[in-house]
Amino acid sequence: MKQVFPDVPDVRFEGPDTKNPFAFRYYDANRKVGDKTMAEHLRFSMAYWHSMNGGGTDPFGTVTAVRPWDSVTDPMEVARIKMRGLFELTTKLTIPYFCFHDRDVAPDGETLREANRNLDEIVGLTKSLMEEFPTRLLWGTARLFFHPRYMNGAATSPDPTVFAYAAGQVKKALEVTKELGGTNYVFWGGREGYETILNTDMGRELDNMGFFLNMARDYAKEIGFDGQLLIEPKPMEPTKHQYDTDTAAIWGFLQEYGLTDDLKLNIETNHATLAGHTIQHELHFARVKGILGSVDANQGDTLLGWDTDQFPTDLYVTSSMMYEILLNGGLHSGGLNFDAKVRRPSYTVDDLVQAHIAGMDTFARGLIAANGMIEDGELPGFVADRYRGYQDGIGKQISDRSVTFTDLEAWALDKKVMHPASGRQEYLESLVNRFL
Ligand code: XLS
Ligand code: NI
Ligand code: NI
Repeated sequence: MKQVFPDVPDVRFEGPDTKNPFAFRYYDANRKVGDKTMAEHLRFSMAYWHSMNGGGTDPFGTVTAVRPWDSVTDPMEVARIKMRGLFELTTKLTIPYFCFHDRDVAPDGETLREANRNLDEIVGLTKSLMEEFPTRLLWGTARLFFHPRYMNGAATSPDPTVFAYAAGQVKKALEVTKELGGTNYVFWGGREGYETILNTDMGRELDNMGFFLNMARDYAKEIGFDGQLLIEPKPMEPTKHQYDTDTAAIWGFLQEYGLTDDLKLNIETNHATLAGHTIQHELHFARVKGILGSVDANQGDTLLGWDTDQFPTDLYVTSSMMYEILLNGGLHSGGLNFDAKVRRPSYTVDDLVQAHIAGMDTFARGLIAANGMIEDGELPGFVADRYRGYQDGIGKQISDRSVTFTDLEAWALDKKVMHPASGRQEYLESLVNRFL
């Protein structure tokens, strides 16, 4: 069959000195780092919505991207070409996974039934492409934010008919994700939040969202979906406030609504920035709570307040991410999904391919750096040592939870207590730099 992207070459590792813009300098899939290959550590994924549908629009301008299907008018035919294009590009880039929203891959319909019919056709095509290409599904999700019916949210809509429609849509998206062998399923709130408190009953909205996710979890079990369910934090945008603000807010939410056993987090770099956190903070929190599931790998611009979803090229950031991921024992069923879009002036297919190469190389270097820090041991050793006091004496009693306020007062009354250890922040920052 005719290729969608005949001019895109196979991208392979050529080493740091190559001048070839279509080669990897650092991502060497089979190179061992610690006990696993780079491919096993990094588990890259392409985001269908950005890489196939992104046109470079912004609030001030229309499409700039030039793509092979631009002159095709039948929406179902466009959908077929794009899905084939995705399998080609991921294969040429040796990206093992992709992710999609239901309405990214097939046109919507007048009714849910009609939308499902369109989706079923593309799912059939996707299954046959999986026989031809090695690309697999990292996760599926439902687009519960684009259509006007979702203007006030989906599970948190004040209108129960919207809640019901959204439930039907997610039911189908779960079925389709299972059918395509998806390793995970993602819930991203979309517009689950509010624009103004003046018209909002937060208690009811949160309870409805908790119920919605309980039903989704139950249905996933009912159909025997054995992938991991994930929920993605984002504090704002498109709405002013979203309930899944950050990992800590979601952790509280999961506990209240009985979801801690079944849901983990899909954490996105730019959403951490929007929440006023570093991505390392978000990954670290999820790691210590045992809910680090997968990563939407991108980066924001700290000078812009938007979710700009840029390709990850900041080595300092990817090193900090890979450090947390390695300490987590890896991403397990998750992966590094490039939820990232090329800039508006990067409108060619070459830009799209080279953006993925840049992201993959930056994560490969981040992995090497982070593995260096862990094998060297000084940094993790410093942290362990900093809390050494909790291993004996009064510290051990505190760790064992075998003391009361009265015991501690008695212990402290006549002592001169002065914490002696330096935090050594500047030294540790320069220690990190040694591995970059
Ligand atoms: C948008 C989100 C979205 C999710 C999937 O900001 O990142 O793309 O990853 O719905
Ligand atoms: Ni995302
Ligand atoms: Ni984003």
